[in-house]
Order: sequence, then C-alpha cells, then structure tokens
Amino acid sequence: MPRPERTSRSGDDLQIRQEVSSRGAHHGGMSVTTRPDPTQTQRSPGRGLPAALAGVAAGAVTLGLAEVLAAVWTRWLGSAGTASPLLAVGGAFVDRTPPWLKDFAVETFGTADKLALGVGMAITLTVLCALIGLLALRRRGLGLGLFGVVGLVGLLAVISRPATGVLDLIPTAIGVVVGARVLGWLMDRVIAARPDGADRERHPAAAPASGSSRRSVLLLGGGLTGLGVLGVAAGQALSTVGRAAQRTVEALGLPTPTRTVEVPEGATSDIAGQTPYLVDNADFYRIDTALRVPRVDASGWTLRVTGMVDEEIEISYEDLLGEEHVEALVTLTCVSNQVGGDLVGNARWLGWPVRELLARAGVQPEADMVLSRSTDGWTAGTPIEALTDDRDALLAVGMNGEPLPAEHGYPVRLVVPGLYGYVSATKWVTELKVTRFDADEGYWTPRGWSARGPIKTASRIDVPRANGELEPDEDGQVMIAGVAWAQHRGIERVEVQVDDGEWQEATLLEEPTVDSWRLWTYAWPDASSGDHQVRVRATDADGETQTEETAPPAPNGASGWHTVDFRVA
Ligand SMILES: Nc1nc2c(c(=O)[nH]1)N[C@H]1C(S)=C(S)[C@@H](COP(=O)(O)O)O[C@H]1N2
Ligand SMILES: [Mo]
Repeated sequence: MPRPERTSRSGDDLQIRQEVSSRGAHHGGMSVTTRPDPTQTQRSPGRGLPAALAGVAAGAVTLGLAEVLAAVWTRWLGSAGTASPLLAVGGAFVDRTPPWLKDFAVETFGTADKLALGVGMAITLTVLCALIGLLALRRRGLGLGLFGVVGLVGLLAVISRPATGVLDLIPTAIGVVVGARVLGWLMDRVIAARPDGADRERHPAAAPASGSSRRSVLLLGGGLTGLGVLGVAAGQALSTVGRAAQRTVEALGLPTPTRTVEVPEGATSDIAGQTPYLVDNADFYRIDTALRVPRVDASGWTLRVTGMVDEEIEISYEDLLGEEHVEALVTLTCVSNQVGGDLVGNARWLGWPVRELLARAGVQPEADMVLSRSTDGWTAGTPIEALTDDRDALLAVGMNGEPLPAEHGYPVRLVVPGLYGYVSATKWVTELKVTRFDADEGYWTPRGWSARGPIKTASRIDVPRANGELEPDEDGQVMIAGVAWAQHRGIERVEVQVDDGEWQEATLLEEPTVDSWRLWTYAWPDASSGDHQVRVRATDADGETQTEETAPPAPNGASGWHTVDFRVA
C-alpha cells in the first residue's frame, strides 16, 4: 500500500477543507446578516422534496431512455463502441483511476470492484440530480443549464470511448433532450402545486389553474423515476442476453492439440481447503477494465500483426484454429494481488504459440516490445523475447478443455508464462503491434505501473484460513498447506515458520512445469492447543528467496511473507 502517499494526501485535503470551510462560514455569515437572499421569500416550504424528486426523475428518464436505445442501437449497428452513457462514464472513470485507488478498490471489494463502482455512480448521480432539481426551483435556467452540462459530460464520455463513433452519441443525446423536457415540465408542476389538502377557497394564491397537488407531483416524479430505473435495467439485460457469441467455436470445434499435457496425480492434494492444482473456469479470478464483458463474434474476429514487421498480416478465427495447437499449464497472476491474495489461478490452456505468428510476419531486429490490443481498446506491452523465445506464450482459444469463457477473453487471448497479466494476458485480443518500449506503452504504464512486469516469487497459506481453527490428528499434528509460484523459474523450496520457531522445510508436491504454481504441505508435529501464527516463504529455482520486505502492488507487484493467525483446538 502506498500508505505514506495517502497520509500526506489526506493531510493536504484536510488543510484545504479547513480553509474552504472557514472561508465558507465567513461568507455565509455576511450574506445572512447584510444581504438576505431574495429568492428565499419565493420558496414556499414543502417544495424542496418535489423539486429534488423532479431532478432525480429527469435523470432517471434520461438514463432509462438512453440505456434502452443504446442497447438496441449497438446491436442494430453492430457498433463495437460504447453507446451506453453509464458504461462510458464508468469506463472513463476506470481509465483515470490512480494506482492507490485501484489498490484500495481491489483490496476492499476484490473482484466485486465493478459492482462497487456501479453503486457509487448511482449514489453520485442521484445526489447530483436532486441538487439540480433544488437549483431549478430557485433559478430555473441555472438548473436546466446544469442538467445540460451533466448531459454534455455523458456525451463526452461516450465519444471518448475506444471504437466509438458519432452515431453512438444519439441514444444519450435523445435521453438528455427528453430528460430536460421532463425536468422543465415537472418543475412547472412543482411551482404550481398547491399544498396537500389545501382548500381552493381559503388559499386562492396556492390554487393555480393546473389544480395539481403536491402529492400528485410526488407521485408523478416517483413514477417517472421508477420507469427510468426499469429502463436502465432493461438496457443492461438487452445488451447481454441472447448473444450466441460462441456459436462459431461450437460449429468448428476446438483444435486437437499436437502436444498434450497431463497433470500428475502427485501435483494436487486432497487436503480440505488447499487450492486445487487446476482452478475451474467458473472459479478463476477475473480482472479487467471492461464494465461489460465484450461479446465478440468469432466469425467476424481477426487478429492483425502490425508495426515493425516485414509484412503486416491478418488471420481469421478459422485460420487460427487450423494451426498446430499445443496444451500448456500456465499460472496467471495479477499484479494487484496482495500478499496472501487470490488474484492468481492455474489452468490448462490450448493455443497456438505466438512466436509462430510473429515469425510469419517477420519481426524487425530493432523491435523490443509487442503492444497487444483488445476489442475494447485495452493494451499490454510485452517484452518481445517473452513472445519469441521457446516458452509457451500462446494465442489461447481453450481453457481447461472448453472454449475460452467470454469473461476470460473469448474468442482469443494471450497467455505468457512468467509475466503479470497487465503486461501480457490480453483478452479479446485483436492486434499485435510490434514496436519499442520507447515508442509505445501499455494501458497501465502511464497510470503508475511499471512498463515491465516479471512475476515476483510468492507463496500463500491456504490452510489454516486467517483466524481459523485446526483440529490436531491422533498423532497431535496439524496440516498446514498452500501454494507457491515463481512462473517460468520454478519453485525449489518452501519453508514454514510457526510462532517464532525455526524455519521448517515444507513438502513440495509435484511440479509438472515451471510455468505453474506448486502446491506444498507441512505437518506441524507438536501442535499445542491455543493461538498460533504461521509464516511462509518460497525460494525459486535460481536460489532466490522471497524478500521479507513488504511492498504494495503498485508499481510492480506486492512482496512480503504471508502470515496467518490461527488456533489449534
Ligand atoms: N482486454 C483486457 N485484457 C486483460 C485485462 C483487461 O483489463 N482488458 N486485464 C489484464 C489483467 S490486469 C489480468 S491480471 C488478466 C486477468 O485474466 P483473467 O481475468 O482471465 O484472470 O487479464 C489481463 N488481460
Ligand atoms: Mo492484473
């Protein structure tokens, strides 16, 4: 964690806030005593809530309409861009997330970070729209103007998304225009409404021609808000269901590998709670910037090799499936993984070695990087040697015997042993640009992450869980177990330390390949009942032991020894 940075930042914030609030108090005091706000007198009590609701209703109608139109639009036009204003704003926000905030989000919400973003956006928009309604009550023009500005921000977000064209602006534009009309119309009714139960005869001033009551305005606002929310939900549903994205691979079938890999029985254990050697696709961690999983139609998919090559080439999915595929066991790891975290997984991949494709295009000798790009514009910068040496860097089409799931990059993704995902594992890949580190950079590099991301040696305790309890067996020993990884170097030793005892060597399970993690177990012989602590450290095949020094994920991966508190029953 970049703790020091955060503390200093919040220190600054505090100072600024104090300044602002003291200035604000001074200012407010002046205006109350010397210059009463004239609009204050025009506001009758009880109009705040309907006005705020009018703002929220206008916002909801805008988004509901825009989201439904965007879903229909995207499908009709087959646009690869982002017409949905919510996805566009969310995506633009994700693109601007500083490393400390990304760390915080991943640490706090894990892979539910996208849900957290959605909830945060919903709260922000609701408050903003309510304020717009309140502002419109005092200054109608200003309220409507601010509504337009927010709409404009949405339009700018849409047009800033990759692969988005001018036509993709239409759903949001229609939504904003209709929303503004709704706001104006509702504000007329808010201002004209008479108080509930008011008697026409006794309060002629409060009984305008429209005759609507405060209650009916509230009902109207609530109803429109409900409709808008339904629209947003319908838009989300419309854009994800019923897409037969994987039809092509079902028709063509996965290629038969020319080289298969077996997982020896001795690589995996039957200790309850220990990570299995291969992680099921459904359980595999997912990390990407895509707020909606790209649904790529494989029949229209192509991969282009561009840049510093003798000849630019382009292959179709069918061409790719016709090449000689191999199987490989490779453990993927996310650079955002904390010590002891679970953003790591091992799978059996099926793919065509990238070096074959690069050789066909002819890589020029000055090139030192491949910038791979996905359908959604995300990029990774991979050192060219990792893609051209003899390791199993694959254009993967299969994962654990199935076509790649959409979440993991269907139809084709990169898998490169030894490198963190952010510099290598591009999902939904469509272009490999052969280039140089001094000319191009991957998505995360300008956002505070290292240009190069070799995986640091790491080890994790799976059993016991943090603050868990272990039952000793009849010999009075408890089983401690976990995984360790140093992809493409291999794990040579894992040691375990209980309380402040000597470091003890753990038993290593079989290692079918140095590109994957290795499971380990340690039977702690004299497990006394009570509270204990266990630590783990691994040594890679180069003889290098994991450093005890802790580092946060940014800029190039967390370090430190995983430590777990537990009890023996
Ligand atoms: N298109 C795309 N590919 C991507 C990413 C992304 O944001 N977009 N994230 C990368 C990162 S940071 C990681 S750790 C891996 C995770 O792969 P997984 O979701 O299949 O586990 O995908 C990589 N590939
Ligand atoms: Mo990652």
